[in-house]
Amino acid sequence: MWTALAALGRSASSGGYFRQPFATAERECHAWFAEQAAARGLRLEHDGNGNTVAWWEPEGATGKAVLTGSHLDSVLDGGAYDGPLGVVSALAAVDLLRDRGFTPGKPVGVAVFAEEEGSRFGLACLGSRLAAGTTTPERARELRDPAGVGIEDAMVAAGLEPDLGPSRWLQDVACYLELHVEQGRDLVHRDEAVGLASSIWPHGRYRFDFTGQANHAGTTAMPDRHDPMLTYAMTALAAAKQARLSGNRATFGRIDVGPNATNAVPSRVTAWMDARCASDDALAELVATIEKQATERAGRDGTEVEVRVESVTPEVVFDAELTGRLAHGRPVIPTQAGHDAGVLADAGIPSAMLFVRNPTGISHAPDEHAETADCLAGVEALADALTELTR
Ligand code: HGY
Ligand code: MN
Ligand code: MN
Repeated sequence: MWTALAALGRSASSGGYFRQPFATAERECHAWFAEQAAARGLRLEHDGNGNTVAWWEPEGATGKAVLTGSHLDSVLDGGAYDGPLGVVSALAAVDLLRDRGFTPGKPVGVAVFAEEEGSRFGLACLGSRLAAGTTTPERARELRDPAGVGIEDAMVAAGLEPDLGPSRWLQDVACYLELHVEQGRDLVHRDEAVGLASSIWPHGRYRFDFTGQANHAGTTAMPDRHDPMLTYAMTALAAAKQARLSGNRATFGRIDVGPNATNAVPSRVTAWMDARCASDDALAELVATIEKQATERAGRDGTEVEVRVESVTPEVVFDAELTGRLAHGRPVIPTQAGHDAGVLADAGIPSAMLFVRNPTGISHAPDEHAETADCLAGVEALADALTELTR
């Protein structure tokens, strides 16, 4: 399974993945998933949000389902494991349970959530948020990708039938268990192959619009400029400093300059900040401090800055009872990465996460990696957990 999936959407130059939702490579991944589901006799269900679930409904299975799975979309130039490891491991866990002769007493679903990374439409976990009803169809319809395309047009272009809104099948789910490659080195330090998640830090995405005065790069003396690039640059430095001082995270990884000309002082700079903090209050304070310093700098540069909140995700604490039942002495660790499991937990569906050791901790980059032995340990842990939850 891994070999077949690994080829889809992979850049020949960087080795990274470009699996943006409803675009070609991601649709190839969904076609791969449909084949894998059919090969296992799993019933495929699509909701109107671009999410897919493969159901294992053995004779006699009753009651609310146990859902597992993850996502197949990637960040731009992302790694192979973030998302796909959870989907492949879920299918492999079904195979392992069948090899063991185990038949679940409850239905088991393997979910593939759409646009988990928010790398096309800007809102992370868009598929699961729509399915859970924590983001409205109206909000989703406002979103645009960098080319100005909206989610419904993108879905139609991919041959899907958009029908945005809460997913009926989510009402039949008792709990959600997502396996994911760890995006850090906590398990490396603990010398453990598999761990669980205790919580997800609060995190948000903020759009900064810096506007100034376009001018000639040669004939305009430095004191006469109103250069938004300088205001942006100081803001990026201030964000890094404030995050470092407070032990939190702030990142400017995406920037758009107008007119983006070598020999002109830019008229505008749009930049997106990703901020993540240990508490909701710390997040609000960090963003407020950075916004204040940006505004002060704009005053000195004679530029303007406007900050818009694109998304804020409060802290998520995973279901302690469920996590406790599945831990079996394994480490239970916090993460700063958002996940669909966090969205479902926030929507009241008891959720837990299994982490698989990542030797370098690198993620959202082509070098993301996990050892096969650790991945197989993850499959075993997932199969044991599904047994525990569905016997
Ligand atoms: O950005 C995140 O935290 C997640 O990987 N979508
Ligand atoms: Mn992920
Ligand atoms: Mn990710």
